[in-house]
Amino acid sequence: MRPTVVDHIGIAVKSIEDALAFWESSLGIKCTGIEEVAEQRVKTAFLPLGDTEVELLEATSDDSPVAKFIEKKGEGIHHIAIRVENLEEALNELKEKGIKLIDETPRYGAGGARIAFVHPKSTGGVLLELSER
Ligand code: CMX
Repeated sequence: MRPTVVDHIGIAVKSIEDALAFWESSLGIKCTGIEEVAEQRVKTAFLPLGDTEVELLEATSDDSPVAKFIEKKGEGIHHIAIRVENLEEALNELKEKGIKLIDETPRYGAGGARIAFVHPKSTGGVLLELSER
């Protein structure tokens, strides 16, 4: 499936505005934009850093996966996204290997990327996102 780079690291936060005080003001990593992903009930802020990005995730509703995550585990690293060249091919390959997929077909995420999530039960406890740009 030829993963190329860590596309981004997703961090669940209660408030993007509050989190930016640390990431932008204290660390000097500038946010390039805030976007709502209605389907996932999240607001996202992307902060490019070298070949990768930090993605801050704030829930926009109580039933958002990010709200559930914060309720259970508190704020912190929510997922890691790796970039693949061909998402369908990567999903078929993982399926054949018996890996538990959350998304069996690609969907659209922030920034227009095509994405699919792999269940933490199959990855050693890490929610993994595959991303094709
Ligand atoms: N990282 C690691 N483990 C996680 C996790 C996460 N982010 N979220 C849940 N888990 C673990 C739970 O701790 C639980 O483990 P145990 O059974 O050992 O307790 C297990 O996964 C199942 O969790 P759950 O709470 O019973 O199930 P949920 O209903 O919360 O669903 C998940 C979990 C991952 C299937 C769901 O959150 C999901 O489908 N996520 C993909 C979509 C998503 O996260 N969207 C937000 C980001 C969108 C974006 O970046 O654009």
